[in-house]
Amino acid sequence: MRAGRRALLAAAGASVAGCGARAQPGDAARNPPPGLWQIARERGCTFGAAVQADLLASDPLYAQAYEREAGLLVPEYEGKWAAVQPVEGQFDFRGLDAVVQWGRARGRATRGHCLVWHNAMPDWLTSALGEGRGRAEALLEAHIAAVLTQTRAVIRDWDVVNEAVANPPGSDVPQTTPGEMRDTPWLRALGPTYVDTAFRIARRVDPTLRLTLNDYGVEEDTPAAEEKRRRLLALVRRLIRARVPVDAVGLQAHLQMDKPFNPSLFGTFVRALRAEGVAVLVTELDIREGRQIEDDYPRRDRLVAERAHAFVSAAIDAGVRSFITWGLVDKYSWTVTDKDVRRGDDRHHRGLPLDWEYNRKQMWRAMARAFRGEAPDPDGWFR
Ligand code: 9MR
Repeated sequence: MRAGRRALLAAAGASVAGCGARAQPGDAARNPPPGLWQIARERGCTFGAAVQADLLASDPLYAQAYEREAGLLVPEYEGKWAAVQPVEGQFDFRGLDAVVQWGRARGRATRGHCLVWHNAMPDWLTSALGEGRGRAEALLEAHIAAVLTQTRAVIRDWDVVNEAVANPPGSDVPQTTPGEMRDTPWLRALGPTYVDTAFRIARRVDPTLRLTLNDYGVEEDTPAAEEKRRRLLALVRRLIRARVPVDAVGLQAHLQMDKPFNPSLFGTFVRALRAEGVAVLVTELDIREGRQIEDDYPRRDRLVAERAHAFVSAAIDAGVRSFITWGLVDKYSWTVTDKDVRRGDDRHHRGLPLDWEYNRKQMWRAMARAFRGEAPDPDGWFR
């Protein structure tokens, strides 16, 4: 490559990364309208992001970024059991309400996450589930009824059951006990049909709510993901045959650059789910970088952007119309803050559309191009 061309590319790389010398946090000139949600809407798609109520209230640049980019909100924590029913029978909707009201003031809907999960369970619930089947069923009924009654006017889509399928051998955290359903306090209390029960209660409480089954680890081209796809599809088929009211399947899409992505395998899976009559949503997209990351932000961001473009394009081709990233701004991503997932060195994953300074980076542009049905730029950069 000629030296002049190299210099030009390096300069372009610096500017697309949003880390040039004069970058201001949340710089309006760098982030003009339309936002990602408006670009998605042109294609008939929804784009939104998981959000934290505390940050909406305390960080104006964060709130501005959501106002600009997110057409749909999902509470990252505020809808979970530990937040909503921290003490048995005492419900606390303040966090959830803060997200919903912030969105409503700006014309943005909120989707609910999540009614039944093995994490973010208050301690009292974990021990109560050990007190027998009748008690477990009563708690499930009471929680779902209270939450859906409270939110029915404002939330029209809930993740009813989150992460019900067991991680096969070869997964990052494989399940050590046998069985295709994840070994959780819910499974131990009620058996595999706890999923059926939860969806049936939800449908009875709110007959027109969209009910979603959400799971992860099914997007990539690895033997473990292949097996988890088989298990999730088998579960969905069983539920549909049993007339359990599942309307949608959420694929979390916490992608990893260390794992290969095969658009056609993924597309085949999405189509197989849709053939069962359910909608397929991308509910928690983010991208963890590979082990070998360096300090070269433009190059790193470009790899993440390529993956985001391939993934979103494949999902749209297969009929997905709803896309949610798990956060919007790198510095608040769970891949940076979660001690089990963050990198062990002083480098941080850059796997969301906006960089540390709340500015758009290549992943944002890659998603915009995918929503517009455009290929990557011929030179490989996402400007
Ligand atoms: O990102 C969320 C983190 O802030 C919470 O501490 C954690 C426990 O509630 O949940 C994280 O979100 C998870 C989501 O609810 C379900 N899929 C995996 C997400 C990342 O762990």
